[in-house]
Amino acid sequence: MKRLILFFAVTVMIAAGNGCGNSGSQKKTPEIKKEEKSQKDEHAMLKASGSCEMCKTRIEKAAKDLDGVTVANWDRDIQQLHLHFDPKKTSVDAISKAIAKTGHDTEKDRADDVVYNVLPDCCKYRK
Ligand SMILES: [Cu+2]
Repeated sequence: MKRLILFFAVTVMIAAGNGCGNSGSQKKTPEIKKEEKSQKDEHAMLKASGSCEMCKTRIEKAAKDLDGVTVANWDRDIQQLHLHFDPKKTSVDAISKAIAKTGHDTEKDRADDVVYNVLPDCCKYRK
C-alpha cells in the first residue's frame, strides 16, 4: 500500500512538473509578441471635452476609425483620451482633428460651433 502511494505521489509530481513546464513556455510566446507590438505603438494622452457615455462612444469611435489607432479609451472624470497608435500611420494631431470634427474640443483643436450645436443636449459640455 505504501509503495502504491509513493508511486502515485511520484507520478503526480512528474505530471505537475511537465504541466508547469508546458504552460510556462506556452505563455511566454504570446507575451513576447505583445511586447513587440506595443513597442511599435506610441502612447499618448489627449485632453478631449465631453459629458456623457454618448460622448465617450463618439470620441473613441472618431479615434479608432483612423488607421493605425489600436487603443482609444476616454475617461470622463479626467476628460482625457488614452491612445495607442502606430506613429507611421497617424499622429496625435490627426486624431485630435478627427475628434474635433465630431463636435468635441481637444487641447489642440476646437470643434466648430455648427457641429457642436447639433450634439444632443446631454452631450453639451460647454458652459
Ligand atoms: Cu454626450
